[in-house]
Amino acid sequence: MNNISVVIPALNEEEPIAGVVGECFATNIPSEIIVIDNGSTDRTAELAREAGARVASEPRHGYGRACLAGIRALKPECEIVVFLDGDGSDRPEFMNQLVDPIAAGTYDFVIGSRTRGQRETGSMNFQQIFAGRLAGWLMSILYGVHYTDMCPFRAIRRDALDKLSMKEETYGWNLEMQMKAARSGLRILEIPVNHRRRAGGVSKVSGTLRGTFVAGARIIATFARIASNKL
Ligand SMILES: Nc1nc2c(ncn2[C@@H]2O[C@H](COP(=O)(O)OP(=O)(O)OP(=O)(O)O)[C@@H](O)[C@H]2O)c(=O)[nH]1
Ligand SMILES: [Mg+2]
Repeated sequence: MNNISVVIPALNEEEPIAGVVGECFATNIPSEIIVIDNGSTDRTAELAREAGARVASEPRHGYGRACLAGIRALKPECEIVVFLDGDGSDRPEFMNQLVDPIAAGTYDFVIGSRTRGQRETGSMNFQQIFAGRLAGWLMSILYGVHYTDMCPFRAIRRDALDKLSMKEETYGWNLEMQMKAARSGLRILEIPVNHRRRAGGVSKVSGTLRGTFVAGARIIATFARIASNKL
C-alpha cells in the first residue's frame, strides 16, 4: 500500500473538524492526517488532535498558506497527498477513487468534480458552479484539459506536487494546482464526487459577500499569473 497523507486546512472549524478526521480515518487509506490550524481562535486544534490528527499551525490566515504549511509538515515517506476541506462538505468515502488511479501508476493528479457529482441542496451556490465551469473552459483552451470544478478534494503524487512549486497563499491555491498540473503535463483524471453542506460552523468564503469577492479576485489574479507563464 502506498504511503498516503491527508492535509486538511481549517480555520475555526471546531464543530465539524473531529467528524472530518474520523471519516478520513474510517476509510483506512491515510497513514497520517495533518490538520493545519490556520489561526483558529476556537478549539479546532485541540479537537483535531483528540480525533487522532497531527496538528500543524500556520498562524497567518490564507487557504494557500495553510496548504503550503501542510506540505511542509508531510512525513518524508509520504507518496500521495490528499487535500480536503475541514468543514465536512467533502465526502471522504470517495477518497479511494481519488488515490487508486495514482497508486496504480495510471495518473499523477486526480481531482473531484462536485458539479458532476450529487450535491446536497444549498451546498454550492451559483457563483461557485459558474466559476468552476468558466475556469475549466478557459483551461481547456489554454492546455487542452477538461476540468469542470475547482474542487478542494483532490489527490496528487507527492513528487509531482513538489515539482509544481506552489506559491499561491490564498484562495487561488486550488486553481494554481490545476493549471500547473496541466501545464507541466501531469496525467490528470477528474471524477464526480458528491458534496454536502458544511457540517456546522460558519462559512468564510462562498457564504459571505466579502468572501466571495476576495476569493473571486484572488482566483482571477492567479489565473492571470499562471496563464502568462509566470511561476
Ligand atoms: N476562508 C478561509 N478558509 C480557510 C482558511 N484557512 C483554512 N480555511 C479552510 O478552508 C475551507 C474552506 O472554507 P469555507 O468557509 O468552507 O469556504 P466555502 O467552502 O466556500 O464555504 P461554505 O459554503 O461555508 O462551505 C474550510 O475548511 C476552512 O476552515 C483561511 O485563511 N480562510
Ligand atoms: Mg466549505
